Amino acid sequence: MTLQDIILIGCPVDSGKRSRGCLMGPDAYRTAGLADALADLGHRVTDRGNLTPAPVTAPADALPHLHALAETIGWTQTLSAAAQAAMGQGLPIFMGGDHSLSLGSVAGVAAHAHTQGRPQFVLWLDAHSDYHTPHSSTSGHLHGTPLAYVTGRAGFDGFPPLTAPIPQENICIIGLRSVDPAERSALQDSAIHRHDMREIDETGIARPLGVFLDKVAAAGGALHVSLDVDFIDPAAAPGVVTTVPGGATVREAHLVMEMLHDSALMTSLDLVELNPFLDDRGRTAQLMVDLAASALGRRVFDRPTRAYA
Ligand code: HAR
Ligand code: MN
Ligand code: MN
Ligand code: MN
Repeated sequence: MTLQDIILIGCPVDSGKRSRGCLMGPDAYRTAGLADALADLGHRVTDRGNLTPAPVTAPADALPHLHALAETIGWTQTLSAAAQAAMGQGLPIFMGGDHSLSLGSVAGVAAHAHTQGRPQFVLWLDAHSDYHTPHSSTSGHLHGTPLAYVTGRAGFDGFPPLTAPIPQENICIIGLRSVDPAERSALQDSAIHRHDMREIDETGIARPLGVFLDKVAAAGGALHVSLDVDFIDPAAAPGVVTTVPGGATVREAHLVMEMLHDSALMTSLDLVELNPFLDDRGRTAQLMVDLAASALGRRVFDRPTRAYA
């Protein structure tokens, strides 16, 4: 197993929706033992502490329905720079924080890949597609927008200009079961790979993931993984505000992580939407730590690599 320099970056982002509590996420991951779990696998782990958002004022003509726009723009500036810098030093894990942190983490890792002449790929594990623009969002919650931003859709006034928009076909969403009408039509007009829970029920989760990982490998790409707590069924992962029944099982989530490790393709990871205020005796935080450990090599037995396509 390849040992890595893993950089834990605390991102107490809570501005992406009205409900509060994701700001406690980084400390919940620390309490659940994320650093030790990865160090026990042999990795070198550094916890850089928490970031704070750049001070920003919203554009004067900001859309009035957007919640906490200036704060989210400030986080995007800070996170984008931090992500780009960390990519030259190891494998960053962005400990969220709500999913609006991915506006910055993904923009930053893609900017780094661009300087290396390497294509950037994104695996989005989520009940939601997070493909709204600020204009199409009815909630005004910017945690529902990061995939639109990083693919270069218009309407992100006041946000840092993207240096390296990610091609739609380099993105794969798995776990979908809550997609708003405007997102649905935009996704259908896009080349984003999207796999809903029905497909997972019918084909298993390994097949769509294996096909995508083969594409990343063939392109020599960098792979960012964004793991939203609500990818997992709320019965197993209750510590999140946007619970949607019918999610991935604990075993399906671990299989995804184990396949990611076998592929040796993952170059950065977001852990997002954990709300410790809503958790049940820390079990969602603990599950997310265990999933991160699986993605970085924890397993019962090694097994030969196999094709899934
Ligand atoms: N689509 C809904 C909205 O835009 C809900 C978005 C929820 N997003 C997250 N992250 N919880 O996936 O408001
Ligand atoms: Mn999400
Ligand atoms: Mn979600
Ligand atoms: Mn696909």
